[in-house]
Amino acid sequence: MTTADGGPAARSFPDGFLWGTATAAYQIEGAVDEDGRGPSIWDTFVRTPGKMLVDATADVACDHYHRYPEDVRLMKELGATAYRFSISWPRIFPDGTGTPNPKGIDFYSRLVDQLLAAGIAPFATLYHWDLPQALQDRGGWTSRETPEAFGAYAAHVAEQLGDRVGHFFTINEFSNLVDSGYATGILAPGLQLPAQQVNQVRHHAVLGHGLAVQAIRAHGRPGIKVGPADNSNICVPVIDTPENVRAAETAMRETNAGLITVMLEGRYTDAYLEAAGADAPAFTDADLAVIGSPLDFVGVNIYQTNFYVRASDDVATHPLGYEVLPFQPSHPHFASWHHVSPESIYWGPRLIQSVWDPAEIYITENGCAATDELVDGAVADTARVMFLRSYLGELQRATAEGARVKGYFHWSVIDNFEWIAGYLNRYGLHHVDFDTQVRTPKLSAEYFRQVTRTNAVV
Ligand code: BGP
Repeated sequence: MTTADGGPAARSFPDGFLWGTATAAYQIEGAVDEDGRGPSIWDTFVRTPGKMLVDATADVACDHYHRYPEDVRLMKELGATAYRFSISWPRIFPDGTGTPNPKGIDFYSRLVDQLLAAGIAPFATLYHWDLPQALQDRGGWTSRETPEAFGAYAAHVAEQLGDRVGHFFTINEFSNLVDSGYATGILAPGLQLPAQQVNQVRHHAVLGHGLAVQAIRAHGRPGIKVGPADNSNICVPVIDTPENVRAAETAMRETNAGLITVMLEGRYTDAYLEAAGADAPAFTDADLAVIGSPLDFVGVNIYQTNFYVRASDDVATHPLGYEVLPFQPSHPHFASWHHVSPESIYWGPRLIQSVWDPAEIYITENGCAATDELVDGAVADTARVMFLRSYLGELQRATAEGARVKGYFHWSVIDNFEWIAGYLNRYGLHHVDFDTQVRTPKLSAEYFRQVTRTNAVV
């Protein structure tokens, strides 16, 4: 279906919708020893035997630290109007606290100026997992010193960049910081702590978020906006009936109770505290007031879902009235472990809005790993084009029904260092040859350009 001017009609996004891409400092920058950057927990982790799936470091990664003008040009060619990048805490405070390193902030200042000159709005994440090693040596997020240092770091960044950066994200993917870092140990710092300490880490993470929200407001320009970039558990009602939707709403609150729920409600749910029992974190009412600091938006990374149904009425077995359904072994997934579930990006915003009603929502990450091969100078990543069409179709359905989603950030603009998978999983709209650092637009880059040009699913 087309309109009079030949554009698509029914599949359009709201006017002013922001189209962007997302990255993280440690995954793209390289230059780990340059301009006074201190070591981070990821520099340590990649060198710890047995932690990585493959032998790889991000010492060079995409060499973005030196090639950022080219990468901004790639974004401009995509027609992107926003870019979500993260700031490396150990570049700004090499020891985590103390005297800031001016060369660290200078890099981001130049990047921000380059983005603004290209007509791309900068959205900065303060913490995408690269904690200064010096803070880890004093306990990392198990210690209350870390959220407090995070607040001070946020204040400094807001003072330096808050005149030009209008949107800040506090922490990326809280559950990976907490559970993957301190419980299963599959991500840095790779610890396996007992439940009480993990719950305390979770509390410190949301406390750090709240302190950063307050610092950004106090030190940035008036009107600056701030929120999290969380990978909240997206609870999809497997069949759209009123009772399943109600069950999914309850599941959204309770399965995210230690993270997005406490950030948005300023209190732990009774069920969360009951389930934690003696392992509950130590906290005060003053902490909760900080954690519940009002947010300008909810940012959520959405890759996949879990399916929920209304449970039986047996309160002994299902006290909260919902049940999660396991994925069938035959459920399709991408080259990474993510299941194909485009409905997640419809239900995510819809349920976040019906449960908490935030003013704005951003999709801060969404993307897929594929087996992208460069053949005769081109990458025909049909899987990613299909991914984009199906996920964006569901996102468009959400906005058409009134979800207040203001922008979408695709993970990622370029292939990069995918944590423990090293360079195995490719997520970029542009292929990167990690020997030569040559970037090549994939077929999906062309598709994304059509989306940004028409502001519609094409
Ligand atoms: C998110 C991270 C990103 C990126 C992406 C890829 O969890 O915020 O940094 O790594 O996932 O997914 P995965 O590493 O699970 O394949």
